[in-house]
Amino acid sequence: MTIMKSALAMAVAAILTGYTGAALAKTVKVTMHANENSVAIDNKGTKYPAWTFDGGIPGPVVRVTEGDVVEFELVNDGTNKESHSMDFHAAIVDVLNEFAPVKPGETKKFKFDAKYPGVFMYHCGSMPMHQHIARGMYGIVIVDPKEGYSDRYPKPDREYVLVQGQFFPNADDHHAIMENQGWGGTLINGKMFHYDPVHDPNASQVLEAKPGERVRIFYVNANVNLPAAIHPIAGVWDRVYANGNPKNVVYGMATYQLGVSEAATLDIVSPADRPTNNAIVDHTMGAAMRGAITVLMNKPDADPKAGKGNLIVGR
Ligand SMILES: [Cu+2]
Repeated sequence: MTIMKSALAMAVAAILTGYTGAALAKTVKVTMHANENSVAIDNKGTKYPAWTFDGGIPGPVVRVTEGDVVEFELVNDGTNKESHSMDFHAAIVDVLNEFAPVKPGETKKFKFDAKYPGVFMYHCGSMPMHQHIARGMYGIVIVDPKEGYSDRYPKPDREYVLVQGQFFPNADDHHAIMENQGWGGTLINGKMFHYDPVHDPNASQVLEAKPGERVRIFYVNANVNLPAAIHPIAGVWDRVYANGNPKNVVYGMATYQLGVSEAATLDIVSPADRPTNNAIVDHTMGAAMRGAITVLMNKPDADPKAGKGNLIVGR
């Protein structure tokens, strides 16, 4: 993905270092390539014939500020076999126009206003849509609020993106995918047990924070068929923002339900006086045991760079 922003130094700083607070509206150019490429879907490197935006599951994080204009370009490379498309849930446009399929070798451009702050799914909408999503064509849009941080929406110490998806090993059987048959795993940012060395000895990453820090999770349920029940084991969500909108805040949530395609922003604050760990799970046990467990370690020697700037998605 290439992102370019117009001149304001503040805006440039925002794209390099993450959201810093109130900002003026700007135009953000985003280009993605539809790819039909192999990816590793677990921590030991098992390959899977995915369809992706820019080669990875999930696709690139698109982060803009409320009021920005997003100028988007989808390149469907001529080496691909399938038509692909882009459906931004943050966009208010025409499904038959902007979101129409793009044939191999063709490119499509459209733009939209990021009218509402929050977090949103994006995905390919080409048919069979369930297969294009299941094979990996999804991601997150973060639209930061134009008014910046507030008492209602405090500045976090760390931010992490978690995008959940269902893994169907038989990638070609789109009838089975539609019927939720053959569901083999749950992907968190593209891998089963991606950040969970407790349940997968091949996992090498966890989410990190220091004791007492406010950790903000931007979570998308990109499952094909199943809702998700997001719970931080050994913790309570301090605040949850429905659809990530600062106006939609609820407090003290043990578990937060995310319907299919739904996204939310979830804040957690760990005890300040000792190191602790949380396991962020989809409490739907069939999903947790298939890979939807993410360890958050709250420790004094947490990497000072983790969960900041461009390091909000562990790869
Ligand atoms: Cu597609």
